[in-house]
Amino acid sequence: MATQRTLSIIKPDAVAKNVIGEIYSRFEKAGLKIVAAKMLHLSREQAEGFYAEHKERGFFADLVGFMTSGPVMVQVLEGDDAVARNRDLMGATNPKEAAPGTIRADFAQSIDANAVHGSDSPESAQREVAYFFGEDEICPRG
Ligand code: RTP
Ligand code: MG
Repeated sequence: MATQRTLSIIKPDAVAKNVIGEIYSRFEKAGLKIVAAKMLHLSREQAEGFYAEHKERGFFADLVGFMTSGPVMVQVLEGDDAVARNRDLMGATNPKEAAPGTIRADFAQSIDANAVHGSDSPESAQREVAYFFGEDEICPRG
């Protein structure tokens, strides 16, 4: 499996709980390397653009409201099969359905405040990484 990149966001609930380091540790223990990172307080326009694929969904306004409610930590993860590996670490969207030991099972409260985002395919990853980072802001680490 070739090295892949994926976009990860630690959402406002997890930043507020002060568990950025604990979540980073899970990425590192799973063999994913952080090759770019920034803390941002998303504007409404940034959140709407990022989640544009969901704009017709009933939960869109709540999602945008939540994602702009406080700072987020945005990072690019690199490693073998990084997209699927990160989704496995995250667990199911609804923390009540997330497998024990996953990030959402351990740190999330609800389907809205669910601790982390991760790209859901290599195509989404490419778009999402480029949404937040220029190529000159990414430091491949081999
Ligand atoms: P994410 O994009 O944040 O990594 O989460 P995901 O792939 O697991 O879930 P997705 O279907 O892409 O939905 C994006 C976010 O919208 C919220 N959501 N609410 N009330 C609902 O039925 C509902 N469904 C989704 C969640 O916060 C989800 O993470
Ligand atoms: Mg998604």
